[in-house]
Amino acid sequence: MAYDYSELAEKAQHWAEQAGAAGWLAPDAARQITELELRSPDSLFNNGARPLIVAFMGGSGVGKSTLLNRLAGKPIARTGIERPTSREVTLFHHHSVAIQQLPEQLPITQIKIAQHDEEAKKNIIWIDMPDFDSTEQSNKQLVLQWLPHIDVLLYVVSPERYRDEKAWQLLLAEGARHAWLFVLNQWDRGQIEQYDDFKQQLHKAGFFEPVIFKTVCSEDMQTDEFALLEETIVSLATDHIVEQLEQRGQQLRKTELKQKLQQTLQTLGDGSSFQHIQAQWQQQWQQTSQQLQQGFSWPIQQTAVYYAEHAADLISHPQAAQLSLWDAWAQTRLDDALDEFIINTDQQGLPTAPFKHQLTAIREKAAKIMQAQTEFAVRQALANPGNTVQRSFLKTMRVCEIFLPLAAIAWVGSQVFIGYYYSNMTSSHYLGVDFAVHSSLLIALTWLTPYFILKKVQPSLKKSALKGLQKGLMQALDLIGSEVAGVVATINLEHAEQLQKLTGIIAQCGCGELDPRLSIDSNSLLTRMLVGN
Ligand SMILES: Nc1nc2c(ncn2[C@@H]2O[C@H](COP(=O)(O)OP(=O)(O)O)[C@@H](O)[C@H]2O)c(=O)[nH]1
Ligand SMILES: [Mg+2]
Repeated sequence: MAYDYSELAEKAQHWAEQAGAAGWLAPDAARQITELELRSPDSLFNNGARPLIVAFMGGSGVGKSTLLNRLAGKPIARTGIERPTSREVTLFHHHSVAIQQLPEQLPITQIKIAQHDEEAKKNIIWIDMPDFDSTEQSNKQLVLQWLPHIDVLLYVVSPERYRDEKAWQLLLAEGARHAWLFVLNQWDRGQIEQYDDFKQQLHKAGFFEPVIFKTVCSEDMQTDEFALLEETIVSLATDHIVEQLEQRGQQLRKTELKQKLQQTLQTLGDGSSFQHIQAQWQQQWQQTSQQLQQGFSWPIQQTAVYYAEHAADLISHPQAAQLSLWDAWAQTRLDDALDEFIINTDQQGLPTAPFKHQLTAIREKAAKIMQAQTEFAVRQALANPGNTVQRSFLKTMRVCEIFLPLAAIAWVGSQVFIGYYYSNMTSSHYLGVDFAVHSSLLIALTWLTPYFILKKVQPSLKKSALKGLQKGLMQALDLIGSEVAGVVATINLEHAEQLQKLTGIIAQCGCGELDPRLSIDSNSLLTRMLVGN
């Protein structure tokens, strides 16, 4: 499907706005696209055939207004003597021409409109523009605002000032966007060398065979090429030529837009760089993690002591028991790692702003991650101190602490009973003092042995807290590392999306068949009016 330039430019603007806001484009680069010129000569009219728009352009006092007045056959534009003339734009057109939508950006208050009823010039709108070399910046603005609407620029010069710097710069910058005719006015004062030199200059500016008219508009009318100028412009004002210029303008601006977008595409970098930076980050974080673990080894011991001493506070006063391992040193290590990572992304040719933006959140929440992970692991460790072997041994000991003395008591009891029974039967001695001492000792030992073992092998709270802290630290470091990896993955997706959108618009810029009927013949007058033809 073929898209209009203005449609494409609007799409590009829309894209640039959001890409700029998301940090994919630097503000300047985004502005270059969001401030794209959408106006064109046809934007002054509703669809359908429209007149040719011709404008006088040049330095002050060269005779632009005088030329327009001569065309009109009446003084419609103020000339030299009646200064100030510079601020005014004079529009001269057939009364039947309806300029339906003077765009809002155009300063309508500064337009003077004059109409005529000459049938031959029905399809031409003449515009006398303010002096481009005026010291007033607003004049230049006014000219620049009107320029996109012009088909043919009549670049007027005088023999003394045929290479006025500002107007010449404009010619070089805007050359390709318009068709140009040149008027060497005040020829009554001119020399043929000046004409030749002017022609030479135009040649250098890209006009292979410029069309130059020598005119004299002073009181003592001399024969000049004014009639030829008028005739030439009238001959250009056909629907076919207007359409030719329109097609060329569309094509040109689409190509310009395409180039601009292709340059922008380059600044977005390559999607394959993401794999590289992801791998770089893993490596970098491994190093930083090791550093952090080493750096935490002493504070972690202190914290373990604190937790062991305040184990109960973890439940009763959780706020008071909160001890943050994450200190300024750790934050600096993380910041350094992230800064280096951002430098790497820059070196990979990727825009850094989206990374900077998203990594800020991680910088800010690292302390929280560390706090949450370590505290959780400490709580778990304190709830289940020791390892599994230790814990089952302790369980067995606790059972022994109860059942061994009970078994001993039961055995002693049974011995007392059996002794009593036998002594009755056999009238022999009763159990005696030895038995009493030994059995008491047995009961005491069966109770005390597990009791002391339990006391001894009870895992220390400090050790448990330390283990918890170490586990929490590792979990927190893994989490921070994978948060960054997650950010890279998200940005990778966003990047792919931006590339897709932009390449889509670029592809559309290349679409659309040119109408061969509107191609410009290389021998035509129009070719001589265009740069590079
Ligand atoms: N000698 C001479 N003077 C001219 C010619 N054309 C215009 N002028 C005078 O040059 C002055 C500036 O003309 P004007 O049309 O106001 O120039 P603009 O600033 O380009 O619009 C006026 O005084 C004109 O009378 C010309 O061909 N020969
Ligand atoms: Mg003027």
